[in-house]
Amino acid sequence: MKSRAISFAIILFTMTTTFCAQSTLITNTQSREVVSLNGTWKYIVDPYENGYYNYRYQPFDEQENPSRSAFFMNSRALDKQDRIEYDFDKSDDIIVPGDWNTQKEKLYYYEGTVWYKKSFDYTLAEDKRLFLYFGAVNYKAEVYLNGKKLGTHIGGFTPFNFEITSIVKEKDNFVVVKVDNKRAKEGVPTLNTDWWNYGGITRDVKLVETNFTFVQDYTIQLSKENSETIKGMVSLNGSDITNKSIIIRIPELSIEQKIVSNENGIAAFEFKHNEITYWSPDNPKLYDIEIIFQNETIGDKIGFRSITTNGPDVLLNEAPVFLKGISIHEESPISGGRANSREDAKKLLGWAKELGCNFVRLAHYPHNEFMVRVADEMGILVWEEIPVYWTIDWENPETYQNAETQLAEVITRDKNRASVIIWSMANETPHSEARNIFLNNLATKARRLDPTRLISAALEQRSLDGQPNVRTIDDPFAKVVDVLSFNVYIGWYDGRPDKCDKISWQIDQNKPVIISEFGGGAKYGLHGYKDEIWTEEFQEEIYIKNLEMLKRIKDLRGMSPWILVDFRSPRRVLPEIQDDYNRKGLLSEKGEKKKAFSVLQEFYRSK
Ligand code: GCB
Repeated sequence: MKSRAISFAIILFTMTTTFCAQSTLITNTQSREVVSLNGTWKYIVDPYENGYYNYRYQPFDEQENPSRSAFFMNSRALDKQDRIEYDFDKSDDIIVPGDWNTQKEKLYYYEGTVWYKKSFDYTLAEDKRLFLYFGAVNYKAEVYLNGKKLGTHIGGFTPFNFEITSIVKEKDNFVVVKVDNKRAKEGVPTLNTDWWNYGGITRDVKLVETNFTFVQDYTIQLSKENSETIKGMVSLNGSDITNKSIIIRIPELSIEQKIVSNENGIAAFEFKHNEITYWSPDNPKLYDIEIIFQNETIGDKIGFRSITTNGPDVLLNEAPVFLKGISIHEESPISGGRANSREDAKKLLGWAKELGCNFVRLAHYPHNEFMVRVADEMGILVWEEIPVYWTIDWENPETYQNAETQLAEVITRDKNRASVIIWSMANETPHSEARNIFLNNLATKARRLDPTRLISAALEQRSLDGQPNVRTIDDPFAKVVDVLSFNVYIGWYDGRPDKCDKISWQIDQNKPVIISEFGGGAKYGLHGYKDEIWTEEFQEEIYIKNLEMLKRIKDLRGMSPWILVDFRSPRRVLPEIQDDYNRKGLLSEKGEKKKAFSVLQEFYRSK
């Protein structure tokens, strides 16, 4: 009989057990022993959630006595009398990773439950463990293997995994995932957003095979206190984690260090390096890293850089940098729908490069891991964000916990990426006492998990009392952030483009100012006069006027206008212009450049 692995979670940060998958989140699955479960899955659409109930329509205990009629049992009729009212194998196929909305016409607007099923065989050696890993499922995933519930994950854009060592069999395993993308008031995000609520298993699914005791996670960074030192930790998962030797190698720097784990399975380290080439957009140098534990080697490519602020300056490797950015939604420029591939990332970030960017804002939720890895390779600085967007249920402790877990998951996944310099806590959240506490707690958490990066949030600006053309930031969260960012739509939601001429700025926080959004809509190919809305000329004028206006902000140190590419949003229904797309892109969803693209490109060239 296969021995059961006891999982000793190495808890690097406190998390509630509701999101139980997370204390064992395995990082860098790209360089581990994996079998992909991507590809064709079966699916059943279940708007009334019948898959949960038995034939008497009574909820039952899923673990103790699952009815054969529950979908996660993957039952088949045993004989001609057997009434099983579903059959995965006769159901339609769907591709994973991918959203259902753009794969299936009938599911374009669907929000609700879809059950996914995939069968597989697996031979697991006695001395190995196996984990089922999901890059992301939007929004709530209940995961079952061979009829047993593994757990639940909430949050549509972050990874999670479950150990399946004791459940997996050689033949005919079936994973069933109940995916529910219904929006909820208490969700993160909440009911209303300006992006498409793509449902499904939207990122890669993998079986990750490990040794009994293995390297679950690690951090390798330049020390914040001393740029001549590399600092970090390796954490082990298993039943025998104390006093273990681990080797860290960075061959190009002639580094080979032995470190030893403590009673929690954590080996912290700090060592001097000689002559490192710091990572930067001009020279995105990545070093090959090896973490060797027993017979296993985990490889990574890591860049070393520092990121700090000094008054209004952002300092990259101690030198001031202007963040020439653009905002991006995670939509595939190749196939439409949710993006999730290296090719998507290369295309999106390639356009950003062509625009002259050294910075991107990945709005409004954690994008897939390819984006930050490709950003590392291409030399693009990154702002990452969690979907604390507009009106969150600030008073609800579960909502807070959900947001904090999503934050912890993205930090855990991406903390070794040199490109990532900013964690954004929120976007356009009207202030209130409850909201301030919520965001303060998130910022404290982010700083605890990662003291090396900068904290920000896309805030709102407002007019001074009685002076509509003098703009300021009076948000209490401005005191907390390292980088003062705000969205501003003068010329679009706020007056006409020439209103920009009249605006002056009173911003005295003595922090770097990054304009996290500005812009306006245009339908690609629609031409006219610059005062005709929806034309490319109108959008061009918005960019010209805004750029002139923003130059008057004395502490301006960067921007990420809204947005690189037109993106789907159900709020955008104007026929023949929007047709379900927010048209503020500098490129159409087909990748056609609008006139404003050149305006911003020219501005960045001059910087
Ligand atoms: C915003 C939001 C962004 C919207 C954008 C717009 O301020 O942050 O999510 O898509 O405005 O186009 O209205």
